[in-house]
Amino acid sequence: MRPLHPPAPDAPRRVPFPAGLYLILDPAVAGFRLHPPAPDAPRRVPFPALVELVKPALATGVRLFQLRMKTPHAGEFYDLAAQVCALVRAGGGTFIVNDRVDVAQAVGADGVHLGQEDLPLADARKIMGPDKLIGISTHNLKQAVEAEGGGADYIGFGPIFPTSTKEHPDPVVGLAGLREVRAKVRLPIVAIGGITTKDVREVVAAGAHCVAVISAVLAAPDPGKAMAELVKEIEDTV
Ligand code: 3NM
Repeated sequence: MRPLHPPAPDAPRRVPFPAGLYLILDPAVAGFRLHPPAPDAPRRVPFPALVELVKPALATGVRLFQLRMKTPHAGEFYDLAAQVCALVRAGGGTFIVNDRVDVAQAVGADGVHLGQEDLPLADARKIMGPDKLIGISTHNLKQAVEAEGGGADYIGFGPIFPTSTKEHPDPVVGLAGLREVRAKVRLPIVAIGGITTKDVREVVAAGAHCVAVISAVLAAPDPGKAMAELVKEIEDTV
């Protein structure tokens, strides 16, 4: 017998995925600005300074946080992720771990964000379960359609503009690329790559559900002010 109320094609999300600013915390980027190391000092990442950004961000209205940490040391990633996760969750935000399903699970994050070279989506889903968010970085329409077909909860799409934050970025997709994906994919799209406050309006108009930034906040002279301006611009636009 058919159910009286079959789920609508756009059934509610398993885990709410708030629109707005998607703030990516990357200690490598924060490290340069917040504590410039002495020229001959070993590069030490200033974890406390990065953690200290979380409360002001929550107070400013940021709801989505991703921790991005390019380190081979899972323990180092875990330590920082556990701190950030506790703060974000206590403030009612959503916390996503970049790349590492094990770290995401270990700290009880809300989700994981996977690149094209990370664990396959289906395997990540087996580990994360149905109720956690899985986002996939995509850089062209084919990858975006595949991520949707594979059961991702949202896609990152970029780089929208040139970026110097990511090593070896994919070719710039531009606003036209974003519009093309928006027309074919129903998932929330997190636009990423070189986005600053002045770009918010056209990025949202081209179909972004969220605007992801790293350097626009972490490399800003005043990260708190930068966050506030971005959040306000997104709120005024949406
Ligand atoms: N992923 P910024 S671009 C982490 O295209 C990342 O998938 C990208 O940093 C992608 O806001 C990028 O400083 C870097 O440009 C984003």
